[in-house]
Amino acid sequence: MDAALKALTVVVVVLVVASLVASATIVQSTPIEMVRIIIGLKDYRDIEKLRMQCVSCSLVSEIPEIRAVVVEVPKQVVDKLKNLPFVAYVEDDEEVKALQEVQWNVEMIYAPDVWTTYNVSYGDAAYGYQVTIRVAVLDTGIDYKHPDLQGAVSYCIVSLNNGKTFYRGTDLSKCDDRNGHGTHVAGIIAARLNGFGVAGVAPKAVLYTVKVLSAGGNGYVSDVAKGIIEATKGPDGKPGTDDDADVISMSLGGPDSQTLHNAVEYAYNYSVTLVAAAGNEGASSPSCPACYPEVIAVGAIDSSGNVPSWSNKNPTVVAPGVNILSTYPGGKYAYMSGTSMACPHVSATAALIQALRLAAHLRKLTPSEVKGVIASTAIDLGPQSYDPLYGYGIVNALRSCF
Ligand SMILES: [Ca+2]
Ligand SMILES: [Ca+2]
Ligand SMILES: [Ca+2]
Repeated sequence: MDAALKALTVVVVVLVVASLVASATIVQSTPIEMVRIIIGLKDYRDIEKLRMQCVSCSLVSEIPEIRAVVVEVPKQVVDKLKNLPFVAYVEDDEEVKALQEVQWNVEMIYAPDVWTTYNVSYGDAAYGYQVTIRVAVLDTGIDYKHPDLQGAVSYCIVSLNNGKTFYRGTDLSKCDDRNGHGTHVAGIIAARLNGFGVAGVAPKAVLYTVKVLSAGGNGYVSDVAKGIIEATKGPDGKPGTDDDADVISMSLGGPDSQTLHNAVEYAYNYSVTLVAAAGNEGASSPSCPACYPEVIAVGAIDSSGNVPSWSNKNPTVVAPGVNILSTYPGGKYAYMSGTSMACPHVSATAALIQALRLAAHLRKLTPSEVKGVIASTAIDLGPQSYDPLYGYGIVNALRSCF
């Protein structure tokens, strides 16, 4: 190496060292990042050792019962603490959030915006309550004693075993839910906004529980048909009066049936809005009753707005139906997935639409108008306008009201 090159090398080395010094200076001039961590000690008496060996640790609080201390330390010291012989574990003191009463699925369809936009002018109607507005839930029954469904259920209809087991009246215990499916669906519609648990889309709506599915979750076409007809009539036993169901929510499905379609037409002709789950078979079209033109067929989406493969195609609209938290028998809560969970979002939206219209002294919409409004105000997703995956899009409760 000649002298000139040697000199150049020296210069380069010096420059590198200089830049190292410069960057070191920059690091030191920025504030040291302090973190609060929990240190678990093997023996709580070793807290003295910790004080001695970690001079940069400042004690925040102690939980001697479980040999834990919360300390504030520079971030770069944390790894070294893990290696101390008397330390059992080191972990971040993570933030713990309270369970949110209004879950993502209710927010995704803008239901809370309906509550806050209209409660000043229309009171409880903004939450789905009106003296004459009732939502019939055709399912496995409802745990009407659930603390989050207090006052939500007012009337019970049972049709099981091909109609052989039949009841209609106010003894709600006859409609108890031995499965869980119906209670979950009911909570998505009407779980109370009361500061605990979850809240439904229409948290002041009143429900008719129509038990047409057994504890095993199965039923017969004749039972569903009877359930539709009795819900249409309501407690006075006469169709076309104020106590009729305004919305019939059906988180159930099966093959095409003339009897079922006739029952759907019966309700439709008495101005009852019918909503049904599109089905979970990954089929190219909805199962029945969602298959009938009088019915709003609801497919599922997850929290990212994707349609799961099992959600039947060509629905009217889609709504949240994956990992939905709702009420469960015995005062519990559970996560469930399916178009069964998507359907009640739309049923409750129909109740909000009608309750608000009555509160504003407007006539109720006909079932075909309700379907039209829900479809035309849905948020379009996927290919532009109607497409087989999303139908008309995600139901939007705020846009569908007025
Ligand atoms: Ca609640
Ligand atoms: Ca009636
Ligand atoms: Ca679309």
